[in-house]
Amino acid sequence: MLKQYTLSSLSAADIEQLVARNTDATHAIQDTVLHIIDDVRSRGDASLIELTAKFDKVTLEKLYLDKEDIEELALTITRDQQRALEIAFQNIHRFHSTQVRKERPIETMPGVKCWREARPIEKVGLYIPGGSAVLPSTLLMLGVPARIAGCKEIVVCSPPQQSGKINGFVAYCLLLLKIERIYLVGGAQAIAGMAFGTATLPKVDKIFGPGNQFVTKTKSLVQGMTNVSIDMPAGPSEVLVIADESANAAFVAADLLAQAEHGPDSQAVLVATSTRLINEVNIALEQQLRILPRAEIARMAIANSYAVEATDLQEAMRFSNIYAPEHLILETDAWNTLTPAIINAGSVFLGHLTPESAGDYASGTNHTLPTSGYARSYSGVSVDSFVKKITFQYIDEEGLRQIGSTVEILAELEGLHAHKNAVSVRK
Ligand code: HSO
Ligand code: ZN
Repeated sequence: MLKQYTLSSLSAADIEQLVARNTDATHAIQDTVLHIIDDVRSRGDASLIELTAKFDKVTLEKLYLDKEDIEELALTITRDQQRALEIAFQNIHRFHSTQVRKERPIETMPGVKCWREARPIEKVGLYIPGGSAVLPSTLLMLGVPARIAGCKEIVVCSPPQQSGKINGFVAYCLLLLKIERIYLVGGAQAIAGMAFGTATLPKVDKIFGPGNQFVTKTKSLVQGMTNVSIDMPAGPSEVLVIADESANAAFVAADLLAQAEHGPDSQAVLVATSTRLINEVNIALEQQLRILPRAEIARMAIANSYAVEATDLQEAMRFSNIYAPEHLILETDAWNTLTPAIINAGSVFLGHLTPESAGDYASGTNHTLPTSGYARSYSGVSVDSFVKKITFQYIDEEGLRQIGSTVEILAELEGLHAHKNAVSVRK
C-alpha cells in the first residue's frame, strides 16, 4: 500500500518535506570514499586489484578484457537477444543523431563575425554498474552519444562478475559500439582510477554513468580534486505518474513497480485526481508484486514511495514541477493539454501506451537522467554532454571601425588600459 496524502491539505512546508530526497547526512559515505580515492591515487593498479578482491571477491590477473575475450563472451547470448540490442542501438543512434547541429555564424556588427563549433571531449570514461542488476542498456545510452560526438578514447569500467569476466550482453554492446577493451573495475575505485589514471587505467576528461551512493559520491568529490568533470550528480532512480479517471490501474501499478524494482531507495510517486484510481492501483500493486522476482526490493521501494490526491490535473502538474522527477508519465487522455505546463522533468512519457520501460531500453531517448530534483537545472545525457562548444570570432577592418570605440570606452570604465590599448594599437 502506498502512503497517501491529499494535496489540498498540505502546507508548502509539508510539500517541501515530501519532495526532499537523497541526503548523506552522516558523511559516512564520504569518509569511506575519500580513503579509496587516496589509496587509488597513491598505489594505482595494486590498489585497484586489492579493492576488487575486497569488494567484488574476484582476484584479477589482468585489469581488462580485450577484443578476443569480448567477442567470445558476445557469442554466449542468443540471436534474439542480439537482435533486441541491435534494435535498441539503432533507435538510440537515430534519435541522438538529430542532436548534431551546425550553428550559423552571425555578424553582430558589420565585419564582426561570431560563431560556435562543437569539438568532442577527447577522453571519456563510462561507468557501467554491476550490482544487483547489470545494465547493458546503460552502455548503449552512454556509448552511442560518445561515438556520435566523435570522442577519441572511450574508457569503459564495469565490476567483474564472479567468473572474472563481464556478461555477454555488455560484451555484445561493446561490439556494437566498436569498443575493444573493458576495464574490470567497479565502485569508487573505478571512478578514482579514471579521474587520476593508473599505469593501466587511463585518466579521462569526463566521467559518465550511474552507480550506487559510493560511485555517486566519488564522482562529485573527484571533480573538485582534479580537472575532470562529470555528467551530472545522480541519486536513486525515480518516477512520478500523473493519472486521472481515464487511467488503467494495472498500467499505472506496472509503471510504479518498474521503477521500484531498481533498488530499495528508488521512489515511485503517484499523483492522481481520483480516489477510486488510487485504491485500484494499490490492489494492482499487490497482485503484480506477488509474481515479481524482485518483489523484495520493490516492496522496500514502495514503502519509500507515496500517492498524492490532487483536485485536478493542473494541481497535479504543479506538484510534479516542485518534485522535478527524473521520469514523468502522464496517464491521462488529456496529456497534450498538460505538456505546456511541464517545467521540471528529466524525460516525459505521454498517454496510456507509453511505458517508461520503452525509454529505458529502446525507443531512442537517453535513460541517463537527472534525479533527486536536479531536473530543475540539469538535462539528461545527450550528444551535447560529450562535446565542448567553442566560440570563434573574426573581425575585419570595417568590424574594428564599428566596434573599436565601444570596447575602448568599456575598457576605460573598468580601468583596464591594456585592454583599451589592444584595440587602439590596431586602429
Ligand atoms: N530507469 C533507469 C534506466 C534503466 N532501466 C536501465 C532499466 N535499465 C534510469 O533511467
Ligand atoms: Zn528503469
